Order: sequence, then structure tokens, then C-alpha cells
Amino acid sequence: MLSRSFVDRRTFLRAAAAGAATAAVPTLSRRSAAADPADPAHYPGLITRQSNPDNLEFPFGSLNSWITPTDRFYIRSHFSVPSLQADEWSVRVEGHVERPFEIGYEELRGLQARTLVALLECAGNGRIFLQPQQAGLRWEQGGVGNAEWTGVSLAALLERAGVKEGALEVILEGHDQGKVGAPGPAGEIPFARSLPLERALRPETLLAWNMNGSELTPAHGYPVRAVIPGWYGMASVKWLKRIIVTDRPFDGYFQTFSYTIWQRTPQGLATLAPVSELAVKSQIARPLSHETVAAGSEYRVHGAAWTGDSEIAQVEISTDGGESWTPAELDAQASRHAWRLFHYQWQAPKSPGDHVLMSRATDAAGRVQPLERDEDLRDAMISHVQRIHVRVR
Ligand SMILES: Nc1nc2c(c(=O)[nH]1)N[C@H]1C(S)=C(S)[C@@H](COP(=O)(O)O)O[C@H]1N2
Ligand SMILES: [Mo]
Repeated sequence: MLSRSFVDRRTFLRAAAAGAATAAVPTLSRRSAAADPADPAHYPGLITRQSNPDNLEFPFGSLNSWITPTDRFYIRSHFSVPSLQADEWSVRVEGHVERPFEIGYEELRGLQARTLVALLECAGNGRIFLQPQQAGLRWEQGGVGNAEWTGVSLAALLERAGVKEGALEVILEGHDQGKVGAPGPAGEIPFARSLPLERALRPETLLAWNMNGSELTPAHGYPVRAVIPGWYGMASVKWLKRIIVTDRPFDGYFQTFSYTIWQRTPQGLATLAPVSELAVKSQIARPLSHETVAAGSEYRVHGAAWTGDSEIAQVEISTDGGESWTPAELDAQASRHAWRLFHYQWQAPKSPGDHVLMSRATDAAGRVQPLERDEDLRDAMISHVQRIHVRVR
């Protein structure tokens, strides 16, 4: 499930040595100068988890559409939003290439465009459910959204630059920067993540300028961001500045000190790997945890399910704490790398009582959402089945 080119690097040993500090929340260096069209300090419809830098989540209980409207799409930023102007912006393609070049906004938008729907989920979504509590943003269920993106395949730019023999990864660097605190580098660093070359060359790996049919908002990466369908959100670098092809692994802060998980080698050793492909997961939007449901009523249980490089094959619901499971109905709207909405008509018992509802997704590759948390995943990839406590009265 994870790229082998990312595994077994000696530098992860250094990161491992600093393990306890990986959850440190980066501090910011300055207040955002950029403004969303609406007041930047207020994002109606989102729940604030942190201000300055602004991190906000979608109230998942209000899920009512396949596409998440832009003003309801979660925001995850490590530093303050850079103030950028499309007509002054350009991205540079450099490194292990034959012909490094720079391309501006208008020229980029003139290239062969693709539009696709893709889900982004923060690797920390659901962190509040972890026991013991982890440092880092306490996302509930709303660090996830499903949007339509328009842009150009990163592959087209890499082709123009001419990737040299021996290229291994492509680093995406953002315009935002700040201090991350010890044990990170002492000075400011930009947000940056690398992709294996194979992933960078997939046609659906986009440099996007539109979200849901309009230009990106400042918080979501204006003027141009990467969208890496099938991977956790941290790979979809916003406010793109540079694209650097390398012939060696990139061991940046955001893929060694943070956004990493433990994996087991065939010999049973633990080795650190960057978070990459999405795990199969479903979330119930309603009922909310501890919601009261009228005894004897017909209740529409609903939510969303998603996975990485596959498709949702089935979502099952349990209304008896996991004793028995019944398939939910999958809604018609489906596309690869998007989420799939589901619903289930629950006949609430006639007598009062407390019940535990659960949803469990399976994808076409045969992966099943786990019932228990895998502690090797540290504070990321929180995909285990959640127990929704409901009171029938
Ligand atoms: N330049 C930059 N890109 C970034 C980030 C960031 O802090 N800086 N955060 C990443 C993370 S962790 C996530 S989950 C997604 C969130 O994208 P969104 O804010 O548009 O929802 O952006 C990613 N891209
Ligand atoms: Mo994230």
C-alpha cells in the first residue's frame, strides 16, 4: 500500500530517534496578510480547530451533498496563507531534468486541462478519537471533503522539462513558510513534500487552478496547488512555488518528522515511512454521537466512504454494536478517488434503550475498514470503525 521507494531509509532512523517530538505543532511566523473573499477571520460553516494559522473543519453531521461546497471544505495550513497574485506568480520546474523552465499562470491555464472529482482527507482526521490523546490538531470527522478540481497533469510539465535517467522523486514546494520548532530545523522552512516519480507521472496528479468551478480561494492554495488523488491531503501542496525532480529520496520535515507511520519489515523490524495512500474508511454523518432518536421511528442513517487507489465496493451498517452487519445503499454518484455517499433505513426499536451504530467499508481491492486501531500508525491515518452511541427514547 505504501511506496517501497519511501521505506527503509537510514534517515528515518534519525526521525525515529526524535519520535516523541513528531507531533509538535508548528508555530507560525507572521499573521496572514491574505484575505479570503469573505472575512479571513471568519469561515461561516466551518469549525475552528486552530487560529493563526487557520485550521478549520467541516461539521460532518451536516453532510448533504456529494460535492463539498468550497466554503464548507476543511482548511489545513501549517503556516500563514501567503499573499500571492496570479499575474505575478510562476512555478519553476528544475533539478534532475534536461530543460529547467518557469511557467506563469496564463500559460499554465492554456495547457490541456483536466477536470476530476477527488477527495482530500487530512492524515490527522479523527485524531480526537485516539486514546491516549495525541498532540496535534484534534480533528473530529470533518478534516475531509470532496471537490471538483481543474488543472493540468503534472506529467505535462515534467515532460516539457525532460526528466533525466535515474530520477526517483518529485518535490513539490509551497510559498508558505515558518518555524516548526525543535527538533525541526532552527530557521524557517517552506512546506514541501515529495512524490515517487511514478505517482507524479499519473495523469490524475494535477496542478489545479480551479476548485468547484471557480479559481482557488487563498486558503485552498491560490493561485495554483497540487492535487494528488488517492493520497492523504498533505501531499496536495498548496501555493506551488517549485517542482524539483531528484535522483535521491527527499527526507523533508513533513515526511520524516511528521506525517509518518511505522511499518513492519518482512523480518519484523519497525521502519518509518511517510504517510501516502488513503486507507479505506467510512464515516456516519447522522446520527451524531449521543443523538436522541425517537422510539419506533424510521431513521435514515447516512454518511460517506472512500479509499485510495480503488473503489468502494460495500458499506455495511451495524446497529447492535458489531454483532451483525447489513449492507447500506450506495448513492449513484461515483468516481474513482471521490467519496461515495451511503444511507441505510434504520427501524429504531420501539422501547427506549442505548444503541451503538457502526459503519464499515470494503473496497474493490478487498481492503476492509478495521474495527480496531493499529497503534503503529501513530497519530495519522485514523481509519478504524467509530462507535456512534445513540439513545432511543
Ligand atoms: N503549501 C502547503 N500545502 C499544504 C499544506 C500546507 O500547510 N502548506 N497543508 C497540507 C495538508 S496537511 C492538507 S490536509 C491539505 C489541506 O488542503 P485544504 O486546506 O485545501 O483542505 O493541504 C496540504 N497542502
Ligand atoms: Mo493534513
